[in-house]
Amino acid sequence: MPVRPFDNPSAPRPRLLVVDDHPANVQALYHAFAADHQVFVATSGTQALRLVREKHPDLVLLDIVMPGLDGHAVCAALKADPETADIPVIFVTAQNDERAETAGLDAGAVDFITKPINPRIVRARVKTHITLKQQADELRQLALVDGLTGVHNRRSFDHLLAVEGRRAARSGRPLSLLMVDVDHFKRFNDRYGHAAGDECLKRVVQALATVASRAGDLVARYGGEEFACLLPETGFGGALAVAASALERVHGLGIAHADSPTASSVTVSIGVATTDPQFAGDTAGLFALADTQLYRAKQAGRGRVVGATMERLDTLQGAA
Ligand code: GH3
Ligand code: MG
Ligand code: MG
Repeated sequence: MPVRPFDNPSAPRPRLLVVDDHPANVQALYHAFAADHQVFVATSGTQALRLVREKHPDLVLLDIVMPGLDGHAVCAALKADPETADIPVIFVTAQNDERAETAGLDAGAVDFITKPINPRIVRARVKTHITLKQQADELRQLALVDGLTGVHNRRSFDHLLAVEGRRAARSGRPLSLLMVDVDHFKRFNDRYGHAAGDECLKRVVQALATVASRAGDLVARYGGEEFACLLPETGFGGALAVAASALERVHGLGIAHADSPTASSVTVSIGVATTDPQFAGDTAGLFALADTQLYRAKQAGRGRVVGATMERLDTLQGAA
C-alpha cells in the first residue's frame, strides 16, 4: 500500500491556490498554510484561471464575491475544462446563507468555508480534500497501468486507440498498430517457471518501448504475453521498420528458450496494420487487421513480421 502523502516527509508539499481580492484575507490563508504547503496567490478570477493552468494546484481556495470574474464563474470554468475539472475547489466566503452555499456546491465545489476563517478548520478541510484527490488520482492511475510491466493496460489501450483513431480520421494522417505476441511462451513457463516468465515479459516490454519511442507512440499489454504498439502519424513503411527493430531487439535480449522450435532464445511474432488516407476512424477494423496479420506471422513460422494496410473503402463499392 503506498504511503499516504501527508504522512510521508519526503512527499512534495501539496500545492494550494488561494484566490481572494482582499489582501487581508489572502494573508490570513497564506499564513495558515505556508509552513507545509506550496501556496500560490491570485487576487482576481482571471489571474486565478491563469495560475491554475501554470501551477497545477492540488486544491483551490476560492473567494466568491470578486469584481470581474467572480468565484462561481471561475469554478464553472475550471469544471468545464477536462484538464482542470478534477481539481477540488473550496469556496471561502463571507456570505453565510444557504442559497450561496447551494449555488457554490452546484457549481462543482467540494466544500464551503465561511469568513472570518478559523485556521484549524480550514487546514483540516483542505487536508481531507487533498487526500481524497490524491487517492482518486492513484486509483485512476492503477486502473490504467499494467501491474507487471508498468505500461498501459488493455482498458487504457482501448481508450487511447479510440482517441488516436478519431485524431487520425480528422487529420488524414496515417495510424499504425503493431500486435506483438511472444512465441511458444507456454513452453517457456513450463521449462523456466512462472517467475522467469514474468521477468521475460518485463524485458520484452522494455525492448518494445525502446523502439516505439517517438512522442505519441505507446506500448500496452493487451493480455497475457500479447502487446500492442500504437504509432500515430506513422505510415506502413515506418511501422514495418519499427516492427523489424522490435523483432531484432527482442531476439537481441538473448533470453534462452531451449524448448522453442523457432529459435534458441525468445522471439516474438508481429502483426502490422496501417490505416489508409480515407480512414474513417474504424479502429475495430484496424485492430482486426493487425490481429489477422499476427495470426499469419504465427502460421508462417513465428519470429517474423507480417503486415497489411486497410483497404480503401471505394474498392469495396459495387462489389455486390
Ligand atoms: P504461440 O507461439 O502460438 O503464441 O504459443 P504460446 O505458448 O505463446 O501461446 P499460448 O496462448 O498457448 O500460451 C500463452 C502462455 O502465456 C500461457 C500462459 O501461461 C502464459 N502467460 C500469460 N500471461 C502470463 C504472465 O503474466 N506471466 C507468465 N509467466 N506467463 C503468462
Ligand atoms: Mg504466444
Ligand atoms: Mg498469446
